[in-house]
Amino acid sequence: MQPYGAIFDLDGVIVSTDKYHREAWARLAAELGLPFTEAQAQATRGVDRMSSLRVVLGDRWDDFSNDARQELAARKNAAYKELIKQITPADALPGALEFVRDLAAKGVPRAIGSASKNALPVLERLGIAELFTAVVTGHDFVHGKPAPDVFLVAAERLGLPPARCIVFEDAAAGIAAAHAGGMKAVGVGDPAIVKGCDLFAQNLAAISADDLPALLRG
Ligand code: B16
Ligand code: MG
Repeated sequence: MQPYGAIFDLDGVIVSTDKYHREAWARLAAELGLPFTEAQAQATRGVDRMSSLRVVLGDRWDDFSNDARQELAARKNAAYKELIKQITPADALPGALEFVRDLAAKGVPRAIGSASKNALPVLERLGIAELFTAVVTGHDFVHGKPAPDVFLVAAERLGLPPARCIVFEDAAAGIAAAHAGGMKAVGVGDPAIVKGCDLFAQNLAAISADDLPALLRG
């Protein structure tokens, strides 16, 4: 078996930060007197902060200058940073820590590939930053998911070709990013959202590290 690596999206795969993102965007929308629908909340998942702001502002996007948009994004981020102070190790999603620890025990290199610029403080709050060989965050690339950049940087830092990397993702944009980078994708969470993935798992408790090598054959 040739070496392979695992690249994990953070929000929705390792931990659910989406409720905090949602709450922070909802507060901003309320301050602006704008609606924030379920469809908008879903559309902010997995994409970068400015793209999320575009979703929140909707038709009102052009009413704001670039500086005003930066201020709104910063305001949302300040609220989000306050909210994630609540995260504790108990917030890891079912099976996530066990799965990553099992890979570590088997000597499989592991990376985080997250769109979030807050990924490191979230990992630290979970107490698992040291479990990963590489942590790639929104600070490390220009084009967000569905562009493959985040996962290509992660593969490079793992010292593996993209074709030897398996991505774990809960967002449609992330599955597309993995495939655009030439990687296999394990879809986690809602099968309707991750359709097109190479293997589906409701969460990381539902699969085993032993299921992974077969994905890279053929
Ligand atoms: P930030 P992931 C993503 O994390 C979130 O799913 C998405 O909702 C958020 O807009 C994005 O990070 C940027 O987050 O504002 O903290 O930089 O799923 O890629 O781990
Ligand atoms: Mg995600």
